[in-house]
Formats: sequence, structure tokens, C-alpha cells
Amino acid sequence: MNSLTVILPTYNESGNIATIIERIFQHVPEAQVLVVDDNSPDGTASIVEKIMQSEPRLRLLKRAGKEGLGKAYLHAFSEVLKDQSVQRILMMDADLSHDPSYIQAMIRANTDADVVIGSRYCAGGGTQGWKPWRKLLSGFANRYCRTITGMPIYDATAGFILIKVDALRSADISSFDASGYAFLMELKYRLWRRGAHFAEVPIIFVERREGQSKISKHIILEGVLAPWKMRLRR
Ligand SMILES: Nc1nc2c(ncn2[C@@H]2O[C@H](COP(=O)(O)OP(=O)(O)OP(=O)(O)O)[C@@H](O)[C@H]2O)c(=O)[nH]1
Ligand SMILES: [Mg+2]
Repeated sequence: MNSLTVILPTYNESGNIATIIERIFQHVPEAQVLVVDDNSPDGTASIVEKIMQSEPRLRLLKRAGKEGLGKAYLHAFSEVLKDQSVQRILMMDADLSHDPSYIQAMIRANTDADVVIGSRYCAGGGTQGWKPWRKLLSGFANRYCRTITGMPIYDATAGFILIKVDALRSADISSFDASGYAFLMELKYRLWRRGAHFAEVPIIFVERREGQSKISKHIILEGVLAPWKMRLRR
């Protein structure tokens, strides 16, 4: 069955990519996986190509250069939506912070909800291995987003998101220009404004052990401004 496509955006994830792909197929053997790589200098794409030789469920979308998480996801959505048989899309990080063992619980919650978030901020969720500043920033960012936008979601900056394709098709997702947390908040906001029903499934988010963070001052600033932009546009 060709109904679930997992999208894995990558930039310099050579230390994680083989493990995350293997673990996804272990927990959801029926899934297809699409890696979206922005020409990682560390050779992430060639590792994927090697695995593809013996793994027909795996595909690779190669992009010319680093353009941020948002652009990579929008490109991947437009590819996946061409295939009418795909019923749901799962967005997740490739750095092993999002444990594939939660995917089945998210799929179960997806029967009643259009969008299921692997959530750090609902009862039972949390983070492991984060420095205090990261915890504070993330907790604050989520309360801030909820207060300003009114969106009833505890983990608005989450990147572990299962979406029914019908909900994604009805939201206007082709036309926005945001990269990191801003993209993840705005995507949920557009789905919510279009009437999508949300559920949150608790996850423990584990700090990456391999590779480097791509968080920058630009991504944080864009995230701070995003909820105001959404509110003002309303
Ligand atoms: N294709 C693509 N993927 C990206 C880009 N920036 C980040 N990613 C990927 O998006 C996912 C999330 O990025 P991370 O750098 O892990 O961001 P984070 O989880 O907020 O922060 P850390 O875990 O601290 O690094 C990872 O799989 C990255 O490799 C990009 O510009 N293009
Ligand atoms: Mg990460």
C-alpha cells in the first residue's frame, strides 16, 4: 500500500541518515521515505543513493543548495502531492531527535484528527539532553505562539507532524516564505485556519548526538516575528 510518505529533510546528516531510515522501516514497513537533501557537503545524498540500490521504498529529492527547511518541505510536498495514492505525509527530522517508535501511535490518532503532532508539550511529553537555554527558549516560544495567534496547539514549533493529504491540499501551502520554526508554526496555522482538526501525541524529544545544529539567529528571529505576522494578516 502506498499511502504514507515520510519526508526527511537533510542537511549534513551523514552520521544519522542510515540509522533513521532503517528505524523508520522497522516501525512502519508499509511507508515510503523521501529524503530531501540540499546538496549536503558531507555526502548525505550518496549514502541515501547507496541504500536505494536495495531499498525500493526509499527515494531522494536532490536540491541544488541550502535554502532552509521550509523550501525543502514545500518542494517535497509538491512532488508527493502529484501521487494521488498518497493519503498521509509524515514530516520528521533526520537527526534521531524524533523517535520512529512513536509513528504508530501518531497513525492511530490520525483516524480522528487531520493533523497529529508528536508533541513535547502535552501531558507525557518532554525533552531529553537539552541545555537550560534551549528548554527555556522552546517552552517560551510555544506559549508565546499560542497567546498571540490563539491557535490551540501546545507544540506549535514541533517538526514531527502527520498530516492527511486532503487537509494539506485544502490549505494554501504553496506561497510562503519561511524557513525554520516560522515555517513549522505557519504551516500549522494555515491548516488550523482552514478548519483542520489537531491531536497531540506525547513524545520525548532527544537532543541530536551526531552532526551539527542548523539553528541560527536568523531562524530564531524569524520565529519570534512569525506569530505577529500571522495575527496581523488575519
Ligand atoms: N533539506 C534541508 N534540510 C534541512 C535544512 N536545515 C535543516 N534541515 C534538516 O531539518 C531537520 C531539523 O533541523 P535541525 O538542525 O536538527 O534543527 P533543530 O532540530 O531545530 O535543531 P538541532 O537538533 O539542535 O540541530 C534536520 O533533519 C536537518 O538536517 C535545509 O536548509 N535544507
Ligand atoms: Mg534537530
